[in-house]
Amino acid sequence: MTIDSRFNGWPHSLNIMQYKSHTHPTLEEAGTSIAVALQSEADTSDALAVIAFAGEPASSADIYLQLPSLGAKPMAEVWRSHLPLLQGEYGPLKYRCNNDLLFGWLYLDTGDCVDMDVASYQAYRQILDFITRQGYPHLQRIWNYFADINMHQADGLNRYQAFCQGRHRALAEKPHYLQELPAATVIGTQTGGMAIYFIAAKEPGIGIENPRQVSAFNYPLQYGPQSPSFARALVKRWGQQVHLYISGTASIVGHESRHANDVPGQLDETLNNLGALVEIARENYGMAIHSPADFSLLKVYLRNADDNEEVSRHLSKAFGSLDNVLLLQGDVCRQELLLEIEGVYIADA
Ligand code: 3EB
Repeated sequence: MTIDSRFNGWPHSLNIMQYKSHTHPTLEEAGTSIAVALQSEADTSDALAVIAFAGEPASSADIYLQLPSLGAKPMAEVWRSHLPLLQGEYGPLKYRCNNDLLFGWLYLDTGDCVDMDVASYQAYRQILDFITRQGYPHLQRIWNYFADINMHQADGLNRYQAFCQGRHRALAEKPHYLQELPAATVIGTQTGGMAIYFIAAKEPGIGIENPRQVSAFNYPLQYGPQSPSFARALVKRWGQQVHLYISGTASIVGHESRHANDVPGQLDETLNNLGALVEIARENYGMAIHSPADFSLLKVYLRNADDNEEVSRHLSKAFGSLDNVLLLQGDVCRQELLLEIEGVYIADA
């Protein structure tokens, strides 16, 4: 069905499908109840987004990432909302939204990712323009995946450093952007251009920093001309729910990588960093998060697929079960880092 520009605020009409409700286009029902889980067979009727991984069936996926899944059976990352949803497209951007939040995604082709500064600037400009015009101007959580993250490009920067520059230029066009940095993940793929997906909201969330680490936006110049623009974690209340988004977390203390060439060492340090963030969520924000099993989803990225067995064994021991853990092969942005872990925790407020 086509809804005209009065609803969307676009100069041109958009093709918007409507489902699950006949009360559109107002989306007036508030009180988000979002769920995210790993699922082998996704029922897509109330899906905000289904994310599938390389080597898995992509038929019901909205987002297909070039990251090999290391798990025994194919699992998709599925975000759901029980509220009425709208979906649409704007240029290369696709999205679904309910009254409270917008879940969006876009791809850039390989040819548009030759200079990652240009690519990330353009992608972030499009995202920020879009969410602002759509009425969900506050970026909460963003995932970025692109090829050859550790390779150098023509200007001498590595592609991650170039990405940080373009991202920052786009974000910094907004006043007070440092007070509103999203939680983020940036991971390298073996092939493809860039895939980005994100959650945006009508109201800002609250950023959390890790006392064990220098805030990424304050990293010294040795890591690149532009420090990375993200919050270590973000807390967002949505009426009935509270969400905790933990950014990609690695074996970094202060601003320095620790335990080079030492997978168990990096894993322990990473779990210490996750623990520090969880402690703040518990102590300062009253979240009832006590163990790794409380997370709705933990994503573990391994530079070397060969480390899967050792990491899985170690994590099963630490967590009790791996039911909420997705292991993926992906490259971390610093060459010496062998793994990274991110998490989502969702609870009733
Ligand atoms: C770090 O702590 C590890 O640039 O958005 C993790 C998560 C990392 C997000 C980003 C970078 C980013 O610096 C790398």
